[in-house]
Amino acid sequence: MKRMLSGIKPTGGLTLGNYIGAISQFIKYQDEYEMYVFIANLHSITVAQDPKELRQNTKDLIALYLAAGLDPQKVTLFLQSDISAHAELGWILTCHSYMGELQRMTQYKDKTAKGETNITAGLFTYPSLMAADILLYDADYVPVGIDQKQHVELTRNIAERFNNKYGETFIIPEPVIPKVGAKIMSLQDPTKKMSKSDETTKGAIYLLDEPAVARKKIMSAVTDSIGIIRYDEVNQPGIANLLTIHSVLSKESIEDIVERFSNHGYGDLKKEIGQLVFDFLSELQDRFKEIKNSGIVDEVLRQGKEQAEQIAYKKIRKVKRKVGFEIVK
Ligand code: ATP
Ligand code: LTN
Repeated sequence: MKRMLSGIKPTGGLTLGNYIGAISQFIKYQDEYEMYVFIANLHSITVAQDPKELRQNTKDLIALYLAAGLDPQKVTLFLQSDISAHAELGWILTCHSYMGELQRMTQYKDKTAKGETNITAGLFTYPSLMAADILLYDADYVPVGIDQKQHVELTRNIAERFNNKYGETFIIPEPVIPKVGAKIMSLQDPTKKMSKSDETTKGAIYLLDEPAVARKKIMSAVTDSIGIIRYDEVNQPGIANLLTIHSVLSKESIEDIVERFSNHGYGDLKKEIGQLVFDFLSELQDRFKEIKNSGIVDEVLRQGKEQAEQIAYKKIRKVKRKVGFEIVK
């Protein structure tokens, strides 16, 4: 069985973008692949975190994974910091990454371009740690939103470089990007990614938003003055984004939705999407509450740690041997 792996940072409330670009893929593929899903908490501290909030966000993220439909019987669900091999391999791969290639990463470039002053060295070397996450488990596939594609490509380059130098060590992974919903856009500025760390919370639907609040956000989503419902990312990015959200939640094709709404205005479309979002969040949050009250989260993490540890430990030993660290056998 081919292996698939992905992670999400516990940096605040998850958005509908995270669900559509990442989590819904994990669920879709959990029967088909041997799946590893983790909480990227080592990655989360590349920007300052409050320990109390981090702990809360971590627990919420696990409960959300489960509420969304990840089955711990099928998926190994674990905390990145529980497996020390991530940090170890991260360091080794940092020493096999070039400044130039890290400088080209858009996520880093965007943050620096914004003129932020407190950029940590960790934010810069973040992609080498991400490469370690993936290569440690011999993942064949990495399901992510389009914004992470570049990082998976860098991972491939680092893996090939390492294999060429030390002999076959790592599987070369491939990104898996959803056909619809690879980049959900902000509801307030549809030319920008819907992001959980946005300044304005009106642009993002949070999975833990009150369903009625989320509906309002859809109703006040920025569109255009063209007035025709069709899928045109360039000239009507707001409508294209709403159609995408509709299609993912309703499982109706974009063409069918466009046809159904050919004689309608934007308000009608928004109303229907608002209801879809309302229903989706209500159901998700009911399950989320049940899971949080059940105390299952700790047990899932304990089990996940045990399973992930075995694979990661074997691989890091192999890597250490290859680079010449192992003296006493
Ligand atoms: P931030 O917005 O704070 O930078 P993020 O949501 O991009 O964080 P993660 O939480 O680590 O970062 O993202 C987890 C996964 O969700 C990644 O696979 C990412 O590609 C995907 N993702 C994030 N935002 C979107 C979006 N708007 N549309 C589709 N996929 C997304
Ligand atoms: N960089 C990703 C989170 C992440 C990840 C990974 C995704 C960390 N390690 C390994 C897939 C595989 C992000 O910011 N979205």
